[in-house]
Amino acid sequence: MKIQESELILNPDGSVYHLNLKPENIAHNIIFVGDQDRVEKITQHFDTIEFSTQKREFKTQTGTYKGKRITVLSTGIGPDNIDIVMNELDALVNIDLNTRHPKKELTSLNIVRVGTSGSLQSDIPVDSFVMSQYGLGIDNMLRTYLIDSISNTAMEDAFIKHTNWDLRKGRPYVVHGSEKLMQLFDSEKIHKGLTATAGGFYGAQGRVLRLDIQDRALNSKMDSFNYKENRITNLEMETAAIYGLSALLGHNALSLNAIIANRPNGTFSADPYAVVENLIAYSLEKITAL
Ligand code: R1P
Repeated sequence: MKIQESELILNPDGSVYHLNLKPENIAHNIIFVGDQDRVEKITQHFDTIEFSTQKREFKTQTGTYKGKRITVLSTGIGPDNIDIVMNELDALVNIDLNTRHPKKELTSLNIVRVGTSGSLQSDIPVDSFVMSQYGLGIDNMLRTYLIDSISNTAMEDAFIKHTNWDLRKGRPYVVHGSEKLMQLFDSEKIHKGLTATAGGFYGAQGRVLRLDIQDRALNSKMDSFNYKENRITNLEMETAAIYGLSALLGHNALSLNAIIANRPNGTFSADPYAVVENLIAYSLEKITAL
């Protein structure tokens, strides 16, 4: 069925509405960052940059690193932005923008998030790296899609029971990252576990400033959750949504996290830019093997 102009909005130049991109502007290996200023922190290491654009928080640069064509794109903050970024990127490769019909032959993108995050475990210190084996979404965005085929309901049920989760906040969802990318980006120095994804920064992540929150004990309950040797390592705002939409759309996704805060210890990195730089170097070294 033809996708209507109101459903897939294109700009006058034919680019997708929010990202301002045309199909030829992106590589099939894509790095996501949250912060738009992190895009050039990555592309400054490139051999060449062939394309740059920005609309709102969505900044994109495409070029080559050691001969491999890579796109770096900032998603801004939160799962709501991930809904926009994933759907528009998928449209660029899997929908014919002229006929407005999905293509018969689908393309899988490789997506690696290089993000910042807070550790939930006292033994995962600031300035370390975490690879997200699973995304645990407590944000609800993905629940607008049909996710039963890709979500781990047994782990969700265990989490709901362990935390005495109030289902008025919606049902948490659990989705696995790409096994292929995990193997490629693994090393001894990287911590692994579940990354919890919240739909907000303060109350949604258990921070209390002037407002009381629904469950003050949630972070410590997340900290002690253990399902078949899987524990929750860290808390941020994009990973589960990226994993969920990638699994549904047929893309490979992996999330790498620079730990800049340790929530149980109450500490913050003395130099958060350095750990991000280190994670960028680590990611670029690994991505050339794709
Ligand atoms: C919050 O400060 C933001 O930082 C983290 C969170 O996921 C959220 O997007 O990641 P980024 O530094 O990649 O944006």
